[in-house]
Order: sequence, then C-alpha cells, then structure tokens
Amino acid sequence: DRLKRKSVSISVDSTVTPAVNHKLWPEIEKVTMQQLHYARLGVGGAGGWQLFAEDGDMRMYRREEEADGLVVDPLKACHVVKGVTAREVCQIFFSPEYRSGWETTLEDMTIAETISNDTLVFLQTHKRIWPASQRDALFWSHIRSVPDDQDPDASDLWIVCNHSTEHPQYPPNSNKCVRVYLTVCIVCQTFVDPPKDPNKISRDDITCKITYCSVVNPGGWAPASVLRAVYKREYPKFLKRFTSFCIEQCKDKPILF
Ligand code: 18C
Repeated sequence: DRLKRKSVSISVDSTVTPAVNHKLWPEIEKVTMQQLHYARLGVGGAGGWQLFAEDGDMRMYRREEEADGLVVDPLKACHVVKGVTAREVCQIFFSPEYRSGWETTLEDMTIAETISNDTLVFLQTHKRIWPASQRDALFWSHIRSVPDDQDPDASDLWIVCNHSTEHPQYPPNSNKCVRVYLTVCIVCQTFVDPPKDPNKISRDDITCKITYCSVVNPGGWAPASVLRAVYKREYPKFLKRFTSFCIEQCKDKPILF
C-alpha cells in the first residue's frame, strides 16, 4: 500500500500523452503492451531459453533462431540492482543525453523525430565489426509507467520499448550502413525493503528488478558464428555497464520514484 501510494502520483496515464495523435501511436501502443507481456513470462518450461551468461544477480538467456538464413536469436536477461528505482533506470535507458555514457557499440546518434517527451525516433550508427558492413538502426522509443496488474499492491512497472520504424528522410541501406531491425524492451520494478515511512527511505532500502528483452535482425548476411560470438560478448557487457552507469548517475541525487 505504501508503494502504491508512492507511485500513483508519478504514473503517466498513456491516454494523456500527446503521442496518441501520431500516426505511429496504434503500433507503439500495441508493441509496448506485447513486449510488457512477453517480458513478464518466465524463462522456464517450454520456452526453450538457454542460460548463456551469469554474473552475480544477472542472468542472460537466449534461444537460437534464424530468419531467412540470418541469426535473430531472441535474448532475455534478468538483473537485480540495488540503490536505484525503476523510473530512474528506465529514464536513463530512454533519454538521449545519457546514451553515449553506457551504449558501448554506439558510434553516432541523431533524434530523427520528437513525437512527444515520452516518445522519440532515433537514428543510430553502430561500430563496425570487420569485415562485416557497418550497421545502423532507426527506431521509435517509448517510455511509460503501468500499474502492476499481477500485484495491485506492488509499485508501478516502468517500461521502455524500442522498435524499428521507417522515416522518409532516413531510408535504409544508404550511407554504407546495413540497417538492423530490432525490438527491445526494458521492464523495471522498484522494491523497498524493509517497509518504511516513505520520507525515510534511503538508497540502501531500494532494489530494482530489471528484465531486458531483445531481438535484433542483422539486416544482411553475417557469419552465424561471428554473430553469436558478438552477442555473447556484447550483451553481458552492455547490461553490466548500463546498470553500473545507473548506480553512478543516481547515487548523489534525490530518489525519483
Ligand atoms: O538495447 C540496447 N540499446 C538501445 C539504445 O541504443 C537500443 C539499441 C539497440 C541496437 C542493437 C544493435 C545494433 C547493431 C550493433 C552492431 C554491433 C556492434 C558491436 C561493436 C563491438 C565493438 O535498443 C543495448 C544493445 C546492446 C547491443 C548488444 C549487441 C547486439 C549485437 C547485435 C548484432 C547485430 C548485427 C551485427 C552485425 C555484425 C556482424 C558481425
């Protein structure tokens, strides 16, 4: 109840974002909700998830999948991070000003369109892996909070969903880059332990549970063995670097629930 009261004041009602008037809105709404559902499904049972990396509380799973001969292995990762809230982690993942501080594969980032303050379209170019062509990605990115319908007493969930899109100004496969196609989400929830007067909560009392899901289609041929080696190296590196970046950014700031 304590957490619920805290989060009600900051939850963003999706129906009030000006993004609802944009032509992409039906897709943004649908994909974000699908990704939230998908992220919350476990990794056990018949899902076929294989654990491929583990470090402290971080677990990374993948499923080997191909589409038209290209490796598109879906990835799902879980992590538990102390000292930060769901809102802070999602805000850092979404906001362009932090991106170069944690995104290790990034070469360049442009905001292709500002749909609203919770919805942006990004064009990113990524570092080239020799001898493959350089890759770029054009995707909308949307942040929101949603009530936890599986536990109405728990704090709100925060999600950022990134999904490839098109833009007349940025056609694919120009400027030497092969375009990748991605669907990515990060879903976070804050837990406060031990239960406390909201005014006395310190960063030592908070934990953020993170689920990160990603599917990236490389867009053009790249050797499967090289791709899988890149995945195996780059995803754990990303999540470790991203979460320590969040802790570092937040540690001396007031807690943002
Ligand atoms: O989700 C993440 N970041 C978000 C904000 O940037 C956003 C972006 C996703 C980009 C997806 C990957 C784009 C291609 C990357 C090329 C690889 C460069 C490696 C350089 C190493 C020096 O959602 C965090 C994303 C974490 C990315 C991990 C790596 C994913 C690898 C995907 C491979 C795709 C094709 C690479 C082709 C090269 C073939 C040898």
